[in-house]
Amino acid sequence: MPKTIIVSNRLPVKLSQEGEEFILKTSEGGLATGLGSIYKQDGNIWVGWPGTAVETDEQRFQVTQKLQEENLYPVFLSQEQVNNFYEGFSNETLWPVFHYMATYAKFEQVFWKSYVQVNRLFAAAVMENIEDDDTVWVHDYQLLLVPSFLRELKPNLSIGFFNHIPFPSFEIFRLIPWRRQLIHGILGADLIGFHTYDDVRHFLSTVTHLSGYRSSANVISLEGRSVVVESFPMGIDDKKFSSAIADKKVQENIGTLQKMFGETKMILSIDRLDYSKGIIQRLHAFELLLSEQGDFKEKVSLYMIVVPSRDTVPQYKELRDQIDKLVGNINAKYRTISWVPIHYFYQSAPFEMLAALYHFAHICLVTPMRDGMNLVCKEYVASRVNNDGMLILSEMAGAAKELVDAWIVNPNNVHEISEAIYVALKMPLDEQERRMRQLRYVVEKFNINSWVRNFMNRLKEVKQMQESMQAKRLNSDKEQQIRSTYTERKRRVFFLDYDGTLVDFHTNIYLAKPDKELYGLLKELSSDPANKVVLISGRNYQTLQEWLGDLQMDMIAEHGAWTKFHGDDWKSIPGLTDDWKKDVLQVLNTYTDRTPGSFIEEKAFSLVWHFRRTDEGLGELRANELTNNLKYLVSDRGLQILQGNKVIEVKNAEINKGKAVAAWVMENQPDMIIAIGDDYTDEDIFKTLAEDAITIKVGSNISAAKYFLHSYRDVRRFLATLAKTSTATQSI
Ligand code: GDG
Repeated sequence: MPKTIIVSNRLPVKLSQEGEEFILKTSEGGLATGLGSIYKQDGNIWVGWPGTAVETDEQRFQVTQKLQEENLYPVFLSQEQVNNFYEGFSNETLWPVFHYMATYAKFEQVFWKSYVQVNRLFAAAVMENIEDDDTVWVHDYQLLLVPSFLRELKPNLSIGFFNHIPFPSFEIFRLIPWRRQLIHGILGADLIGFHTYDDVRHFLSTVTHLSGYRSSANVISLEGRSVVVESFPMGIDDKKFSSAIADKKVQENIGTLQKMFGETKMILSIDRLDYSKGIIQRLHAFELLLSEQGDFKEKVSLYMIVVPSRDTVPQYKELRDQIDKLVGNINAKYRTISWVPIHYFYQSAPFEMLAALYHFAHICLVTPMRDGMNLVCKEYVASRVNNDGMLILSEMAGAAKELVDAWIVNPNNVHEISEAIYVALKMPLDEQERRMRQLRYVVEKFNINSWVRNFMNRLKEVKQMQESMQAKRLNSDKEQQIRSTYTERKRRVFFLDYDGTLVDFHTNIYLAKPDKELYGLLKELSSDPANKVVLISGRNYQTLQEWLGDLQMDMIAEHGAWTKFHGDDWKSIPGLTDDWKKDVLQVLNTYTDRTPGSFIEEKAFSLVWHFRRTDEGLGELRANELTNNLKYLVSDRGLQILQGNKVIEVKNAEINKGKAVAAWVMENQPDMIIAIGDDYTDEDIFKTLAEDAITIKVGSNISAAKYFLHSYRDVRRFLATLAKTSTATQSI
């Protein structure tokens, strides 16, 4: 039976050594709980680093055996690999860049080399366990290269990838010297998940800037495979927190807190020590409240847990010192005999204490500078079984996109946070309850189980979509069938689009002239008496005439506005007008002035605004604006707006390539039709033609066409093999 393999940097266990023995303790982390529903099932496996140095072969054997009983499989790392791969590249390069703290990032070649090496180790460990039809789910920024390493080793594998931390905007990501390799690494996956739509957007824009692959909506078309990118906001095990209140130890802890605080309201703050968490700003905000709102002295305290982390790294050590100092100063300045403003703990709390704190706190203050999701805020909400309490949440946490009924703040704005605490302290109970009910609804509905289910179901769907597209791929068997029909037929026609189909796109449209190879190919095809070649393009007829006018071909220009049968003159469709051009031109001119690199192409019955040479992003933005603007102008005038490949075209609505092709077919009655195009204007051709026509889309498999080819190079190769195929002789 096919199995699922989870891969993450850390295994969901804590490994410790007692004498000669290694002891395993299951981790209580959210991810471990959520994925427990998967990896604990028979046959499934979780691959990862056990987190402790295991030196000798004998010890490694012992640990491997122990882990195997729990469906876990270890990747052992040397101390040097831990230093360079984990602490180095993962935590000192990727972590700061992905959290927009690029000045903290170190770009060291030794870190990178180790990162590649260790990612290969992880891929190899997966391969040791893999069988055909298995699914692999890779987690987080430590393993960005693993998807592509797996893809190299097993091209048809079903691979999901989820990034738990934010994905930065392209302008930040591009700072990394190995940015292209990282993107290539992630794109080995079939489904790529992030917490928020903003992360998805940043990732897609980075891919289009760095890789040259096209993306349409959230699907990236690679050669031979489509990759889907989506947001899957991670949830928590809500029941674990809502039911914790019934636990005896939790009750005892709540009792202790009640004694400790009495009537004083408690604000809770819990983070791992990290510069992305906004701890310093939070302390300043609390101090501001004490200094500006004297009434709150002795009435409110901050209970701050900072979980020790990475404190051998200088920036972390510095942050720890800063926190110590600031807490010391605030406490020294404001404390009274019976009251301490800040209860600060640089240590982690056991679960029973954590649950008691969530249950007891009047306010939970979560103000990270950046956070992929942030689970603490969701855990607080899940623990509020009485529907009271206030959550103050940074807009920079992924969770803010879902928890819209929290009090949302900008974590850099100390005044705003301070005011938010004030508002939260004064908030009437019914308003607290209204907000908390909404928050609890979200946290319960989108919990960890639904997160896992959604991701895995989507991965299955993506794989099915890829397979159905695979069926469309023009492979050698299908080509062989086409060739055998080709030899039997005597009245064959080729409808060929030009740009993107027979030649690559050029930033200067007038440079896309046919090269020798193409010219020779078209000549060979069209000189076969059993063939008719019809070039059908959106270009103006003058250019087509100049470039290819002396070949024995029929040509259709401006999407069908102009036609020329071989040996005849160019003729336009009767009754077309161009009196609308003046008004449209005026609008296009304003956009051209505002968008460097764009230009207007004027044809007899259409106007085209080109933005291939503009800045990525800006062009698309202006194109959307322009389309909206034009909509009003073209209504009731019989015009149509076409959004093509980096172009917006306005033309008469009654002209389209489909109609032109239908008229040609009616008149000439061919017995075999081959139509090839890349643009969505070519979709009209594919839709018009009868079932038995061979329709081929270039560059994408999302099309009404029967088959697809990757690029103009494949089209030329395909046409060349047909041209060489022995043919019958009668002409049409
Ligand atoms: C990444 C992303 C994203 C904290 N202190 C104690 C304690 N905790 C537990 C909390 C919570 C977890 O640690 C921290 O949650 P985060 O959301 O910050 O998650 P991370 O694993 O640090 O980070 C983050 C997350 O992945 C999931 O995708 O949300 O944005 O950075 O579960 O309860 N637990 C105990 N004692 C503590 O003192 N027992």
